[in-house]
Amino acid sequence: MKKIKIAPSIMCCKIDEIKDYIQLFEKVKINSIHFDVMDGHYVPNMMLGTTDYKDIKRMTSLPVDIHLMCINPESLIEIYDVQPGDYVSFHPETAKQPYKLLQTIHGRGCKAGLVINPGTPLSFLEESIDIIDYVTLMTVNPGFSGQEMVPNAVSKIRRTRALLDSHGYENISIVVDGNTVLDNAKKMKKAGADTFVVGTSSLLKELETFEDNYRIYTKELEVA
Ligand code: S6P
Ligand code: MG
Repeated sequence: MKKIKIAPSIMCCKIDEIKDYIQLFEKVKINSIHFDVMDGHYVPNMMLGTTDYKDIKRMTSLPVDIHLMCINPESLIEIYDVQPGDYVSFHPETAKQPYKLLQTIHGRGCKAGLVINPGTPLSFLEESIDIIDYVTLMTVNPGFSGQEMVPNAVSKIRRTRALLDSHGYENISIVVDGNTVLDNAKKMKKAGADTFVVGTSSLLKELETFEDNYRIYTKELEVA
């Protein structure tokens, strides 16, 4: 069984608390910082630009997982100047040549992932299965924090794990993104998820309670 990993969503932190949160992330040793990029076209929201990425990179050496929710994601690899050791994922239906884009991301020394929405067919994964490092499954519709988990989330995780395993790719990680409150996260883990993006619904409610809640959350999830 894979060790669980936690990736706090930085867009859920208040701007004046980001520095303090990052210190806590380093203290408790989270696995990566989830960094949402939204373009106002593919999703009806706009979020986190190139200078935000640079600022986070300046503040910490923790890996950053850039989640591109944008049309024309090809153009953003250069613009964000993604750094080696980071993670970059995109929604395959937004790319003109998803396979080539995964190769480009690897060429920058980054791990490459595909993001699957509740309504996106899993068949996208099969075409790139030999090259992806991880799959992010949206357990809400992308665009906003603070949403309820969609009804097909758990069965989609189970089907994704089965698909990856049946092709011999047990090592490909499943990241779950959206409403990973502990009760949901336990079900997601049982279905095959190993990495949990945490936001306003779980660990990023208040700076003061983050550390205690992180320890409870990870302890309970580990034994689930
Ligand atoms: C949603 C985005 C996510 C959110 C995260 C928020 O479009 O991709 O990464 O930031 O899911 O978490 P929560 O706990 O508010 O659902
Ligand atoms: Mg995200």
